[in-house]
Amino acid sequence: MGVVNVTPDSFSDGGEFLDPERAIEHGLALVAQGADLLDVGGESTRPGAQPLAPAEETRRVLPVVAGLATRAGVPISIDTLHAEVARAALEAGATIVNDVSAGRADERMLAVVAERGAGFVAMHMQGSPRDMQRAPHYADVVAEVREFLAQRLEAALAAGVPRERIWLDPGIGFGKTLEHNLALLRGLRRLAELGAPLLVGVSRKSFVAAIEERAGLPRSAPLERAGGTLAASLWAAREGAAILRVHEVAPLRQALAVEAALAEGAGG
Ligand code: PMM
Repeated sequence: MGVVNVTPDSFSDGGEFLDPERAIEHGLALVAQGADLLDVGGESTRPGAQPLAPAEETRRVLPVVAGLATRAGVPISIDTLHAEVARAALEAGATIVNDVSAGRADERMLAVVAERGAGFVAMHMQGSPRDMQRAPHYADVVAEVREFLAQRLEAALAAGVPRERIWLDPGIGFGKTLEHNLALLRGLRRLAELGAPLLVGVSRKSFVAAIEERAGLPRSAPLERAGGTLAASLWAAREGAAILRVHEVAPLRQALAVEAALAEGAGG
């Protein structure tokens, strides 16, 4: 899943693709690099981000969703918390809703997804983007995230979203410390036991810099986290993630191909 952020303030690529035509070109480039789907977002969910009015969010994302839906040749997901934005994007050609609140932020969300026959990504987040990194706390992070995802899976099913159209996501970096993120990445197989495919997004996230710091290396800026992104993405794929959400598709495709080639000859 290639990321197309149409935001002025995303932590990872804020402002780069605010112009719709540039965002569309970027999405097409990600597909040329091997993306199987594209995730379009108009509201930043970086820690401390302020909420955005749904009308402004719709204005940002709609031309990009419409352009990519006709030109990209891969499914388009809309990354939003708002049912109204999701509905407009689905009407413009998106077929998946990626909701970092898993349908909790807007009580109409699951009904819109079900009514339009769309796919749904339910992600775990402790708190809201505004306060999630203040003091994340869990007794057993894997068990608690698993229980949350099980409940959101049930809620989506109860709303009429078909099981085969639901993906679950541990929400790396959303209300989690470094240790929580590591535990979740190590515990992906336990989350996969819920019976829905997993989506994992590690791309350019700050846990990479936290690991560097712990290892006595200088902390990288988001755009310098390609290596950490690749290492964690390959790990997630090996541990059963079905979809990897990344900003740079080409290096991941290359790494996955090399790993697959090596695995073919392994054990022989
Ligand atoms: N991460 C971000 C935004 N949306 N959606 C899902 N399902 N999973 C994620 O991990 C996720 C997401 C934050 O990254 P960005 O601001 O660079 O898009």
